[in-house]
Order: sequence, then C-alpha cells, then structure tokens
Amino acid sequence: MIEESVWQQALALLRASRQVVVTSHVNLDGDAIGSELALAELLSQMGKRVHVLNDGAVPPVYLFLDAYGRAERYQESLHHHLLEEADLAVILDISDWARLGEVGSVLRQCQAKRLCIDHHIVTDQLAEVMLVDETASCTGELVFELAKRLRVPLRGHLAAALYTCVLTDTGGFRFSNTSPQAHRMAAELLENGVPFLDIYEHIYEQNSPARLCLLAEAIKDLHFENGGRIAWFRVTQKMLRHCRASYWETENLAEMPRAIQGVEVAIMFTETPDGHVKMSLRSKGRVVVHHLASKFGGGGHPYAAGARLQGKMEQVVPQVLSEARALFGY
Ligand SMILES: [Mn+2]
Repeated sequence: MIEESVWQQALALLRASRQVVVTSHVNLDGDAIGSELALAELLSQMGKRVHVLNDGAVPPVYLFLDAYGRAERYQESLHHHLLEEADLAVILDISDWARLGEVGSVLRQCQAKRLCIDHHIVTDQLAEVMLVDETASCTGELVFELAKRLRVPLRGHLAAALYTCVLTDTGGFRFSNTSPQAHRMAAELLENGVPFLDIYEHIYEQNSPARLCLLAEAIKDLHFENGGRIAWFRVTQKMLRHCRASYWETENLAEMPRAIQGVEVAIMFTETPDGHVKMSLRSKGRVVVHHLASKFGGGGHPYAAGARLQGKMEQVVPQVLSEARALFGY
C-alpha cells in the first residue's frame, strides 16, 4: 500500500512539471512500454511536453500501442539535450539503476527531479519520490490510479496501453499477482470500450515461425532437477541464429516449463549477444524465487524474477542450479 502523502507528492511533481522524460528498463516488456505510453498520453493531455526514451527499441509486438511513434531509442547525439532540459524524469517498472542502461547513467547526472513508479521489490532509492507498491499487479495499475486522480478520461491510446500492462504482467490474469484490483482495473477499461480482442490478438496471436522454432529448441533442451520440481533450459545465440529469431522473441518462453505438471520453478538461461547470460525465474506461486535472483545481483517479484550473470553458460548454469536445488532443501 502506498501512503496518501506519497500519492500527493507524486501528483504534485506531475502537475508542476513542464518538460518530462519517461523511461523504463532494458528489454522492455508489455508493462514497461504500456505504462510509459499511458503516462506520456496522460501528461500530454495535461499540456506537458513529454519524451519517452529507452535504452533500446520497442519490441515489434508492442509497436501497435505507439501510434504516434513516441517511444524512442536513446541516442546521445539526438537526445542528451532532452534529459538536460527536462524538469522531471519518471522511471517506470524498475527501481534498479543497473537495469536502466545508458539513460540511467545520464539521468543520475541531470538536474531533473525524479519520480519512480514501480511494483518491484526496491533495489535502489533512485528518485526523490518512490511511488512503489509491491502488491500492485503491474506498474500500469499505479498509472491507472494516477489517471483517475487527475481525472483524465480512460479512452483511446491511454486505455489500450493500460490494458496491455495488466494483461501481460498477469499473464492473461493467470499469475499469482492477479488480484481483485487487477480485475477491477480491467473491468473499468472494458466499460470504457478498450478493444481487448484486438489487443489480445496483437500480443498473443503473432507467433512467428522463428519463435515456434525457438520453442521447439527450448523443449529439446529441457532438463529437470529435484525430482521434477525444477525445470530449466537454455537459449543460446546459436539457437537464435538457427531459428532466425531475434533476442526479444525469447520473451515469456520461461512460462513453458512452468506449465509442466509437478514443476514448481522454471529457469530460462538466455545467452546475451555479448556472451553473458540472462536468467529468468518463474515460480508456480509456492516457492519464492527473488532471493535466488538477488544472490546473483538481480531482483524482481517473489514469483517472477531475473538476473544478468557475468560469465559463460558453462560456468553460470551449474552455480545457479546448485543454489536453486537449495530452495528445496538439498
Ligand atoms: Mn511490471
């Protein structure tokens, strides 16, 4: 729960701002891009100048949300001045400097006030005002509340962006973060005519042959530990090349092993383009996994977490697995 005084501080920052930069974490997901675009729409309806700058491009699957082409990939020569001129920076869906990439390192040096809106377990106090609620289903839920408090109508692009946040972060209202409030938010957006069928199709019915190939490779590589309670697989750069798949097409592949009978914890190890490893942890909701992620310098939510590991696949996988086995007491 967020204290009323913190809501008031956040609202005061938004109202007082004139030029705002909105950003989120590397490897944008539906909640990150959805909450960014929703907040950008909200702010522009309030008459503010707003720029959405990220350390990476919008994954193609979410481009349909950005009809105005608002979200830009940060390039120093083009965008540095925007960060210097801004009087407010809003950091969404993350409270960890390390996961903000280049935009984060520039923001740290800037004069702009900072507001963080998030539902992860806080890693860094990276803003003056931390509007953070770990019980919120998605960051979009907090932007939704801001929109209501600011009396901005929940229509058009704003509604579609907010619906995307709650739909994707709850895995279509299936994960453990699905809450009465998540359903209330969805219901209110539906009452306002959000095109939920179109949004679902855009996000979940666009499997490319490359992604299916990757899924097949992932299934071939499935391994089990602890009598089938842990399932894990790797996605290597070689597999990506073989399938002609892009890095972003690995998103949510970790959900596949979680759906196996008896599996409590699923782990996906993805080889990054620079030869390191990203791990994604997904729990069915009985075993808390963010401690495992934080042991390796990452974080997230109790039942969905991740970390970036320094080292090659052969080195890091055994280290993670030995810690993962310990989750079950051996
Ligand atoms: Mn989120």
